[in-house]
Amino acid sequence: PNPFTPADPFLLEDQLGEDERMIRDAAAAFAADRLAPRVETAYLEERTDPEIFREMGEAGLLGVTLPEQYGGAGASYVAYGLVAREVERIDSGYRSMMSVQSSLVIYPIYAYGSEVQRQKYLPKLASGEYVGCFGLTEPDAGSDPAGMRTRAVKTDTGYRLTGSKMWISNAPIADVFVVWAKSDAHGGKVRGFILDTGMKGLSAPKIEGKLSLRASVTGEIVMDNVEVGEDALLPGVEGISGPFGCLNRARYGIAWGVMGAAEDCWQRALQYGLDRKQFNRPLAATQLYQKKLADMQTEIALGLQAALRVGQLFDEDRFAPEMISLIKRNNCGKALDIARQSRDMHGGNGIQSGYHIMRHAQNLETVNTYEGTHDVHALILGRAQTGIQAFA
Ligand code: TGC
Ligand code: FAD
Repeated sequence: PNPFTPADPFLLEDQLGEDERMIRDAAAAFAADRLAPRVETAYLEERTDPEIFREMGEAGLLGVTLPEQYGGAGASYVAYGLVAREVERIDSGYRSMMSVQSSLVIYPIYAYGSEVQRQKYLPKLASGEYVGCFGLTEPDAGSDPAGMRTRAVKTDTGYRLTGSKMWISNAPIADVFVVWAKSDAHGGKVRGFILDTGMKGLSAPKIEGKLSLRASVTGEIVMDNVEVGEDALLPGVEGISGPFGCLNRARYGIAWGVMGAAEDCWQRALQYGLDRKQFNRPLAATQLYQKKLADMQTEIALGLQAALRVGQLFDEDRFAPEMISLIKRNNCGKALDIARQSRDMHGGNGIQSGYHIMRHAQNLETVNTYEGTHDVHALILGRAQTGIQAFA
């Protein structure tokens, strides 16, 4: 028999381990049962239900790669990618909530934190009891985070933090804030700090009016002379490579996640083309429609295979940031193209929330921009080839 399976052209399924399939199936069931029913209202009403973190935690979807002793699942990076794909099949905003918590909050506390910090925060972040956020971007420092203005000044008992962060996922509902600041006591080098909600001088106002990623709340972080103890400093890392180490993981997860959103747009276009008749025949009977389906299938199959490869290299500790730039950039760009194409193939219905396509397309505009824009990742790849840095 011909082994060709249109929905899985390279038999990705066969390349996964048993444990990875189990985690993937749990994520898919969770996404279908708990996320899909609420996404349309959440998006239209721009409402983020913090309870989702608890539910994700209970389902074992937070801190997938974190060792079990800290409340994680101790699973592979391939498994983490598969979870991102299933969650983003429903909505990029839900995947954002999950990946910030896992890669940008749990990871730095585990990798750079003291044992006391690990014990204090990790189990509650993995269970979803605590919601975390990651403050790197500032109003005047986006693609160039090394240009940040936030400062930590040494005091008798710890540090005083001043500055503001912009575009921070989860911030308005966060209990735990991992923020990056230049520290005078460390020669102006970037250091990471863990702040707790309710600290004097700390606030996180919501950013209103987003037309993308509306199911995931985004805010500022304002630090007006926030006093913290020495125990708030992440002791294990110094310099801008600290936040970049977290971004590597989140970007990798995004490369899988966006393929989930793209698959949803593709499968919906396929079904729509079979059901919808014009000129007395299904749209799917036309050559143009089939060409578009073939393009989607091709890009998704290649994108998933590439993400799997980088995941395996992650698990073997043989990954390089440039590999992640390649798949983050390409998969986001291709997913955005696929969502726009699917929107077009749905005709007027394509703009309706009930058809889900326009929401994916709007979300993917953000995903193509955050965690390093499409062009910034091109410059990272260009630098690696030419040896010439073209940023500045
Ligand atoms: P550069 O000169 O390239 O490097 C400075 C130091 O950092 C190290 N480094 C890395 N280390 C680990 N992983 C990486 N990916 C690294 N990239 C750089 C590098 O080795 C060097 O270390 P050392 O010890 O030699 O000093 O730094 P640069 O400042 O010139 O960087 C340029 C550029 C453009 C590559 C970088 O700034 C960049 O990636 N910009 C994009 C910013 C970004 O991605 N922001 C994301 C914010 S968080 C977010 O968006 C969350 S969205 C929510 C969600 O995920 O759902
Ligand atoms: P800019 O850096 O101003 O870029 C604008 C344009 O200029 C882009 O097209 C870019 O590619 C281009 N450009 C910039 N520099 C160059 C160059 N040297 N050469 C050529 N072109 C260039 N950040 C966090 O820290 N934590 C979060 O949780 C977080 N969540 C986010 C959630 C949402 C919904 C959004 C929209 C953003 C989030 N971000 C977060 C911020 C995100 O990482 C930044 O938006 C992103 O890094 C780009 O920065 P910027 O928006 O300042 O754009």
